[in-house]
Amino acid sequence: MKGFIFDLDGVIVDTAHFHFLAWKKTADELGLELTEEMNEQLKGVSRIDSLKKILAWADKEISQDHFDKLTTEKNTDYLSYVEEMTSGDILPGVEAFITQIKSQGYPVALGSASKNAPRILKKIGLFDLFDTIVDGNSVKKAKPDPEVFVIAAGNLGVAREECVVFEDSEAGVTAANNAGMVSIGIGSPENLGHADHVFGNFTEFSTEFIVNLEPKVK
Ligand code: B16
Ligand code: MG
Repeated sequence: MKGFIFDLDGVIVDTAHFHFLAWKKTADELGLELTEEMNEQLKGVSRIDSLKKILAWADKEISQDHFDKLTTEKNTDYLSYVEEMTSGDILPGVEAFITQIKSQGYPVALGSASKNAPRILKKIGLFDLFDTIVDGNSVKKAKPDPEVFVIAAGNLGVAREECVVFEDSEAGVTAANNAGMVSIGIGSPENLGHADHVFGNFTEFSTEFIVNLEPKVK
C-alpha cells in the first residue's frame, strides 16, 4: 500500500456526536424523533443529503427557502460545538499512526464529506499533517460515490488499488469499496461489516499491518 486516506468525522475526531445533537434539534422542529439508528445512516452523508433523509423520515415536504434555512441553522449549531474543540478531542492513536506513516515516507490525504473540515483540522492542530485535503467543498458527488477518494488518490499520485481508506461510516466504506481501495472500518462490525477489516480504534493495529495489505483489485 502506498497512499493513505483518512475520513475526518468519526475517524480523526468524534464530531459525529455534535452532528447528531445539531440534527436532533432540526428533527424536533419537524416533529421527528431522531434516533441513534437513524443517525448511523447520516454518518458520512453530506449536509444536503442528510436533511433530505430527515425530511423523508418525517414525511415532510418544505420549500427551498425553508430547506436552506434549516441547513444554515444546523451548521451554526454544529459550529458552536466545534468552537470548543481542542487537540484533546483527537481520537485514540490516530495522530501517532499518521505521524508514523508519514515518517516512513508515505503520503496522506484527508477524504471527508464535511465542508467544515479545514476549520476542524486547524482547531485540533492537524491541518499541516496532510499532503492533500479533499472535502465537501471539492466534490460534486457525495459518499457512497467514490469521487472524494478518487480525487484524493489522484492528488497523492498513487494508484487507487494501492490506497487504504479509514472510514467510520457505512456510506464511506461503500465509497472506498466502490473506488477499488482497501477499506478499514473504524467502529463496530455490526455497522461496518462490508469493510475489508474493522477495528475499534487506531491502537488496535500496526503501520506494518496496513502497509503490507494486498490490493483487492490488481
Ligand atoms: P458538514 P466525514 C461528514 O464528515 C459527516 O460524517 C456527516 O455527518 C456530515 O453530514 C458531513 O460530513 C457533512 O458535514 O455539514 O460539516 O459539511 O465523516 O465524511 O468526515
Ligand atoms: Mg466519518
